[in-house]
Amino acid sequence: MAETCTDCLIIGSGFAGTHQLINFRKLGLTATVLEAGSDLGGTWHFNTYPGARVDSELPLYQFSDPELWRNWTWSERFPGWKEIQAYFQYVDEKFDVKRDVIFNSRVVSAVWDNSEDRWTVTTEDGRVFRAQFLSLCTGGGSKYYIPEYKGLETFKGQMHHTARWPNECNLEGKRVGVIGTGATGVQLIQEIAPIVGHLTVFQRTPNLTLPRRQRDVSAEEQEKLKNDFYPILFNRRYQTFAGMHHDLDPKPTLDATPEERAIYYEDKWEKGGFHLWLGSYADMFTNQQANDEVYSFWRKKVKERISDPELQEKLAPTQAPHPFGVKRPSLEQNYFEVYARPNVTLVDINKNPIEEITPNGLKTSDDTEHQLDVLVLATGFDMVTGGITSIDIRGQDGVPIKEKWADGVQSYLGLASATYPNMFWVYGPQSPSSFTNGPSCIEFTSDWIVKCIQYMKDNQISRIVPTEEAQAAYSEIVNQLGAAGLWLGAKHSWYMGTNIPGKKTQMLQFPGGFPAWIKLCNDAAANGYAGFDMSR
Ligand code: NA7
Repeated sequence: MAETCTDCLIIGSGFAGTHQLINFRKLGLTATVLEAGSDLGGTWHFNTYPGARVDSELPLYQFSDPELWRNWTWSERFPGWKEIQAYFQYVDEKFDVKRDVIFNSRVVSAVWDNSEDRWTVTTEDGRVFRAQFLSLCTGGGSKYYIPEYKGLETFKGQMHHTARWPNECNLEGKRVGVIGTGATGVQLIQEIAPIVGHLTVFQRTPNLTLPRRQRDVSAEEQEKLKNDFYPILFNRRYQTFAGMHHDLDPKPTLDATPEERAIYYEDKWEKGGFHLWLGSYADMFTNQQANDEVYSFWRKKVKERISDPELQEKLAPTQAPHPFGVKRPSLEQNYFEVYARPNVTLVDINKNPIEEITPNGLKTSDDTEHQLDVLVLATGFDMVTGGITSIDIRGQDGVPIKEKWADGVQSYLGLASATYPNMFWVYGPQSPSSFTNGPSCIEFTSDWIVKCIQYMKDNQISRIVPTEEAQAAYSEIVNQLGAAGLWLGAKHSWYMGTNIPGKKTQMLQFPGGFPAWIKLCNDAAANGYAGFDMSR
């Protein structure tokens, strides 16, 4: 089959891939996007389960280009998947994105050709592409995870992972079981509880979820803010820990008086969204005593909403299941009230683990068989690395990246890896992606990459690759920042890779905050791409 040659190959057409494509075009480069799905949107193309919506609040979960936001209006403070999908169609109308996207093309391998400084990329159906640059925009959650339950294949009812939700799925009146109470499970459970016949939730760890405070946002309200305030907000993103408009507070929790602290927490709670998490005292991530304070506030607020003492203890236990905020909290509207419904049962699978899936349901270790028509797996993803390591990527030494990372991810600046020249990733391992509003991190990284390529073009450089030394030093920074936090206090957490059995335990993100990371990336660039080897 004939090869297709372009300057840049981009894998994935979510926010990251779309931004890279538009950016590469601005440089006058040719680019092709290879996308496994049948349309734009990345995670928003695949995650269409009931209740799926973004947890970043308006207006920062969109591209910052005024050409786009000026004529686009959202309807809610936290938009749902349908609206985000519509947004991608709007971006396409503006920039003709799809012209350069090849859909239904799952990439299986990418091999570096040392003699020609080119990547050869092959898709599942055997098509071959060549490019000088490879940009992995595979997203944090493109490889979904299903635990290896005994008897899984024997289940006679419908079974769906939330990341592959079918177009038609009528749950009305059905006996539905949901495994998983992560960000996804919490969203789904609230949405389907009023519809289903009976809902059984299998919870391993309670989610220390925060009030969403969802509301409709009128076009007038958005228009008023657009001219003067949006540019300020979009600039502010690069100055805050999480790329949002609110920031972590350096004041130590225990320096505040109990009264001051109570008022402070209450204010964050009322604001909703991530304010109590990523807009609160920073030392919750490093100081157990500080963390106990915020957990105790959270627990008090949640307990007020649950009347049954047994449920209180399951959902908001006396003993925190893990330090507050070291696992990704979800956002909720009426999550705790759901469990008071007569058609909802909460099963604590930490106490009574799942023994097997049976033809008619699911058996827990107390010998109860829960009868189900539909089994929903809200069991998450091989987060952060799975999208990259599921492609057979071979660099200068021919070693597949999966093998190279078997004992832990190694990267330089969370955007490139030694021995894999001219390959970058956006929103991936050892970047601050998972602590940062998606588009904020994506736009910064995407801009950094194109500036780097521009620099290469201007200086007739054809190859760039991180040095092993720079990579080791950067990875050490990430590991040390990780070790300084309370992250290991959670038994299963995708931040640390511990949600996937056998995956190396390591901090998969840059936990030092978005501005600190931006500085490292900008300093490297300002110093002639320090830490990279470049050749003509
Ligand atoms: P998460 O956050 O990884 O949640 C997965 C859930 O599934 C979580 O409640 C897990 O319990 C549960 N789980 C995973 N494996 C098992 C097994 N073997 N047995 C029982 N329960 C299990 O994934 P989400 O899809 O909710 O969210 C992923 C991210 O996507 C989200 O944070 C956003 O950034 C977008 P656990 O808590 O580990 O005890």
